[in-house]
Amino acid sequence: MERVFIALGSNLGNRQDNLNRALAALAATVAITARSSVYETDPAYVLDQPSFLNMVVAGDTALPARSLLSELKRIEVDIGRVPTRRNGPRVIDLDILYYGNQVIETGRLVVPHPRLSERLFVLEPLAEIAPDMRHPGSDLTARAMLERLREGE
Ligand code: PH2
Ligand code: MG
Ligand code: MG
Repeated sequence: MERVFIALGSNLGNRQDNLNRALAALAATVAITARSSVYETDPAYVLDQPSFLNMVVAGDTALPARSLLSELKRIEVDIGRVPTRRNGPRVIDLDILYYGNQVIETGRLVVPHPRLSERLFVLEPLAEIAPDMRHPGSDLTARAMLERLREGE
């Protein structure tokens, strides 16, 4: 079993419903142990798109990281995600933030999520449920990354 952290985001359709559907689907393979509040956030990177609902969950899974990634992609498509431009609007986005303390860099799977530390919409919910969780690369806690990001703004 590994403790995983997964970020959820939606900015199309019924956003709360999309998060709920993703959580229900996820529960089949990840035993959810913590879930953050839902945050309404301004879009990052691509600014001319609707605001997002974001949250982060933690849970335990027996799935290997690559299988977990495949399962997240399957759930995204099942909820109605269609390909759009990079960082563009989406019905649901499910990203692996942490897979235990592992550092993984294979073709399509990079864990910890490479842009986690620059994203307020990830660090706020992450710091809410796991303030002392350390990034296996930088060794910074979620709380410390959030403080750094806020100071840099
Ligand atoms: N996801 C993106 C791009 N920009 N902005 C917010 N606020 N929330 C997101 O989840 C998000 C984003 C690409 O995954
Ligand atoms: Mg994403
Ligand atoms: Mg994604």
